[in-house]
Amino acid sequence: MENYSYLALGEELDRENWVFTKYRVTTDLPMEKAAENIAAEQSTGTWTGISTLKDDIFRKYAAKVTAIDGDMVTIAYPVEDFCIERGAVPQILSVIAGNLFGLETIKGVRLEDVEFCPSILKKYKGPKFGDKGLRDILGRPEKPLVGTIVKPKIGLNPKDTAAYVYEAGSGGLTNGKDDETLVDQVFCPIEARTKAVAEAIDKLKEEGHRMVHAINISTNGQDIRDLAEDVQKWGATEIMVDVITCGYGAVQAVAEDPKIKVPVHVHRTMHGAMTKDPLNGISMRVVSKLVRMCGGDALHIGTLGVGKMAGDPAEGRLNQDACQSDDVPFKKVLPVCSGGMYPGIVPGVMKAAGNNIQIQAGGGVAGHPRGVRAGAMAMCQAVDAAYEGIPLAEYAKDHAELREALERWGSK
Ligand code: RUB
Repeated sequence: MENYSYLALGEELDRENWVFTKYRVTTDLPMEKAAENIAAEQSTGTWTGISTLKDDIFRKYAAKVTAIDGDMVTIAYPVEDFCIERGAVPQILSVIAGNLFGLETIKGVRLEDVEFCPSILKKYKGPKFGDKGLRDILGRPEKPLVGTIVKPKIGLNPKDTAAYVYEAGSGGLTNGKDDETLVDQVFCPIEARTKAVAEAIDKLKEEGHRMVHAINISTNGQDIRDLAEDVQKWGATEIMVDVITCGYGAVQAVAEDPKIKVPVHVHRTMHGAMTKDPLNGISMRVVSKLVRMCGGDALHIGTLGVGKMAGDPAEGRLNQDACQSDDVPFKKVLPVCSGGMYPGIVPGVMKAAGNNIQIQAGGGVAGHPRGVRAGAMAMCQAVDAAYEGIPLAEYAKDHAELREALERWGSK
C-alpha cells in the first residue's frame, strides 16, 4: 500500500482540465498536513492507506494541493472527478464542499472561490435574460432598477398585495417581489395573488409604466417546474426561487425550462448559515458563480456593508464580479442590493456597487410616512439624485417624498 502525497506545491496544472478551489483553513495541524487531508478526503483518499487505491487511480483522480499562502490553500481537482456530462451542481458540491467541513482535524474551513474548466461550464446554459434582458423588458438601459419587497412579509391577501404593487409602480418602481417566506399560504394563495398582481401590472402598463413582479415559487423539487409554468400562465412577469432552501437544481430546472419565458429572480435566504462566518462555510462568491451557471437572472449579493444584513464591501464586490465577469460564457446576472435599504443610503450603495444593480427596499418603501406610493417615489428620487451626482439634501429641497424619507430615517 503506497503512502501517496497530495502535495504538489508550485506545480502548474492545465486550466482546461482541472478545477481550482481556494479554501481558508484554520487548524492546529501543520497547514500542509491539513491541506492534504482535505485533498485526500475529497478525492481518492480516506483516513488510512487502502489496498484498493492503485497507482493509476491515484494518478488520474487524486486532487492536488498546488499552493499554500498563509491560511489560504489552493486545491485542484482533475476534471474526471466530476460528472462532466450531467451539468449538475449537487455532485460538484459534494467534491468541492462536502465532507471536508466535518473533518475533526480542521477547526474551520471556508470555500472562498472556485474556477471551473470549460468542459464543465459548457454543460450549463446560464441566464436566459441576464441584466440586459431584464433592462430591455423594463426599458431602463442604464440607471439602477428600483424595487420593493412587499411588506409585511406575510399577511396581506392577494387583493392587498396587488394594491401594494400598483402603488409601488405608480410611484415609479421597476420591480416588485414576494418575500422569501411567502409562497402559497392560505391567507394569500399563489394563484389568486399572481392573477391579482398581473392585473395591477397590466394596469400600470396601460398607464405607460413598465414593471415586473417576482412571484415566489420556492417549493419541492418534483413540483417547482410545474408551479413555474402555472404562475407564468396566471400572468407572472418574473419568478423567484430561494436557491439555498430549494437547491441549485431547482433554479436550473426552472431557468432551463424552455416553456419559461420570464426572468428568474434568485433569493438567497439561509445563505448566512454558510457565508457569515469568515472562517467557516462557503462564500457568497461561490454561490454567485453557481447561480449564474444555473441560470438565475438576478441574484441578491448584499448591500456592500451599507444595509441591515451582514456582509463587508470587499466580499460584496467579489459577489458582484462573479455575477458580471467576462471569464465565463454566460449572460451577466443582475446583482440585487437588498436588506435594510432606504433612500438615505442609496448613494452609498451606488457608490460602492455602481449603476448596474437592482436596489430594493421593503421597509424603506412601506415605512414612508405617506405610504407606499410616496415611499416608492422617495426611493426613485434618491436613485435619480445619486445617478446625477446631486447630494440627497440638495435634491430633497424640491422633492417632498425624498425630504420626508430623509426626515424619518436620515442618511449616511
Ligand atoms: C428586505 C428583505 C429581503 C432581504 C434579504 O426587506 O426582506 O429578504 O433583502 O437579504 P427590508 P439579502 O428592505 O425591509 O429590509 O438581500 O441580503 O439576502
